[in-house]
Amino acid sequence: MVRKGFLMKVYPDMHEEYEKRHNEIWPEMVEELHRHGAKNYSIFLDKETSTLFGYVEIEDEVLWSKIATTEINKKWWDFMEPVMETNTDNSPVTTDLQEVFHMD
Ligand code: RM4
Repeated sequence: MVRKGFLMKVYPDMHEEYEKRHNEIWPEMVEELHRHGAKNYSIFLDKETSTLFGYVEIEDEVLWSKIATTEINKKWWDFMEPVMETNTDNSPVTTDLQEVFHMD
């Protein structure tokens, strides 16, 4: 299992909308996340800076990277594009973090 930590950015006036859309996440998107080895996925918001901190446990990086090519994930990224900073393919602008501490 790999623990992934990463940062994204939500637009300052879209905090509530971002949370609402995740409270109502499409069941088929959750299934796709599970199919690609994701578990125990949380996203935290720093309201001061509009920074999102994502934490997800994955089975392996190769399987996880394939979610980007699925129709449902593309639709989700298109849906989220108006509320967060995105790249030209509508994927979220993401900064991967280095784990510097862990304990069970
Ligand atoms: C985020 C973003 C991520 C996705 C989660 C579920 O807003 O789109 O790529 O993994 O939602």
